[in-house]
Amino acid sequence: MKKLSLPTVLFMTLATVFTGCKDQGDKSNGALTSNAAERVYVEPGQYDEFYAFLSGGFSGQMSVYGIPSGRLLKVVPVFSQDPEKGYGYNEETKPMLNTTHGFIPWDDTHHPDMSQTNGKLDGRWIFMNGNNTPRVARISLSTFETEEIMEIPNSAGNHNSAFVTENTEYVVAGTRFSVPIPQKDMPIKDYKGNFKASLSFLSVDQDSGEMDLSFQIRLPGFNYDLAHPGRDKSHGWIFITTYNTEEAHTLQEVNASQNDKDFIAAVNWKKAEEYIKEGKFKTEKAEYAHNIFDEDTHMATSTIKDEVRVLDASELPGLVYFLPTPKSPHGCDVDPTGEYIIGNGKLSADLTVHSFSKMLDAIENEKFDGEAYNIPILNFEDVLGGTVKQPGLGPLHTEFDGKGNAYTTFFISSEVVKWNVGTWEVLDRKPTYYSPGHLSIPGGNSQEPWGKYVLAMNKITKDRYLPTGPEMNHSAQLYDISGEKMELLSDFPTIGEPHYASMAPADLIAPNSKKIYKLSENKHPHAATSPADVRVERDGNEVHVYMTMVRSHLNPDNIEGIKVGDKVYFHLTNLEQDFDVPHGFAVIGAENAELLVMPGSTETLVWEPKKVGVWPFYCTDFCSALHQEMSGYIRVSPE
Ligand code: CUK
Ligand code: CUA
Repeated sequence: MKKLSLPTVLFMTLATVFTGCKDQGDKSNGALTSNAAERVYVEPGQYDEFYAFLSGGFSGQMSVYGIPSGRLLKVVPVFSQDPEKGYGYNEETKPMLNTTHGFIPWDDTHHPDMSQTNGKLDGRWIFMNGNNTPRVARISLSTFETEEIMEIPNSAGNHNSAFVTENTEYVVAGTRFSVPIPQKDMPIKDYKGNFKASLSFLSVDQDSGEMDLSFQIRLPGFNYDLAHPGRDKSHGWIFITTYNTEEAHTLQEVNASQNDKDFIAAVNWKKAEEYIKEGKFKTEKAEYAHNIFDEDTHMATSTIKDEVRVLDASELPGLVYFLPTPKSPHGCDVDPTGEYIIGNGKLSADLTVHSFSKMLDAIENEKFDGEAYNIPILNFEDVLGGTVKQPGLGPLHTEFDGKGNAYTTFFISSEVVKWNVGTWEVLDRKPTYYSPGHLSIPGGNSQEPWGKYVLAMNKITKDRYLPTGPEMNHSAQLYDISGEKMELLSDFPTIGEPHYASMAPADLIAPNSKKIYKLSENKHPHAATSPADVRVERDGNEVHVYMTMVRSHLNPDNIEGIKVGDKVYFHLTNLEQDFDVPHGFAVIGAENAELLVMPGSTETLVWEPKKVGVWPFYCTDFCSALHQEMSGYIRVSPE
């Protein structure tokens, strides 16, 4: 029989105790105060106060909700193909999903993070990780479309990503798995000492938002989990939780949770910038794709880059320090003042808080307690800022309300716990239904939170909604945190598996939301912006149809001269200039999807007819009383 380690047994026992009640349908303890419904009710035609941008987890998308109502406003495809909008199917966006592994139209998204200016949310962009085939996406909060995707080389499991520094200088992307760098064929059991990790710094152009892989820091072969950039006084640093500091090649707890403490890696990126300036980097070969959606042409291009600048943390002093933190920490969160770094040890009874100023003191006085791969390990007590004693079981993530309080999710005991930053006293606790992962407060990971609501995103739904077969959508729960005690206001189903959410006041986002693509500014190479541009052109077996859409005609609507074996490109331009009047396009037998073309823009659908006949095409979006008339025929003759 396999021997289980103490933490395994503890974890399992507690898990049983605390999930045991779940089947009993304890919905009464939802704490609903009588006016909770009123407080989340947003009158028809009225707007919500906040936007919530939820990652889609294994759906590869990002969903946008209004808060407090919990109304779903939009689903933005990111690392996915979306038959609704044609993203990833139309010719314009296919290159967005290109990688050095080929066309990868799926990923696992965990952490959306909003751009910041001076440590405050600024509403320009959301950056979000693709976990599986390591990538970082940039989503415009003007168009609510994915504008850029950068593949991350020398990484595997891009989990501690995407985290934005205080002036959006960098989007930081870590790695969950250590791997051979460069990749090679070698025995897995030789992991220890041979596998390494990378921390990538993507610089961001402040006008266009365009990312550039500026440099990577090479780290020891641990597993890295969550990260949080320093703020205010700790600006210039980023903190990352590690586990498996044993460097076990199999993560059965027997091997990988031996150490009483793992580390939080404190990385000084200002120092890294100095080293880069001084030329202390190595330029290494590394292939990765960089995909950009051009705003003018509305076409994406994919470029394969081939090198990266690397700083080795084991060779460059002052770049990285290790702060011991108990038992397999998951979340890593920094309070709005930048002084406290919270490591959420999953198997630890207490919450450990590290002090940034104590850390600086210890570094200055070189009070080290050994080293790992030449990287100094600080003394636990020297950097301890405080301890929240036995707040709950299985702490995962912490956010802040800007009024001196922190809120932590506890996965095993299914609750959100409010505690004071400084006295470390537990102030309140409320159950969640059930087993929350992250929680989110608007601006709750920045210098300036709006401490009105917290949204808990729960992993297990069970009995919260009407049953929908074996699978229930995950649930999110909204609490009012404006008073001393938290109040559960509502819960609503979510899409995919939201891990983290970024929330921001509507005032910050709504005024900049784009209304229209101007037809006069349409620079798409295949646009047809007037009736004179409408035409069908043949080039060998490629046929280009330049078609316009306007209520209620597709033009041309009778197309002949097509043969089986042709490759037909339908280039559709929506001539409308009224807000919110898209037209769609579908043709029989198209193997991919439809198009949904926004006013003023152009999109392309490829169709390879396989059968002789006269085939219909039509507008898929009910656009006017004559929507059903918005259609046509294409005649396909034998080869
Ligand atoms: S997360 Cu990615 S496993 Cu706790 Cu930030 Cu859900
Ligand atoms: Cu255009 Cu329906």
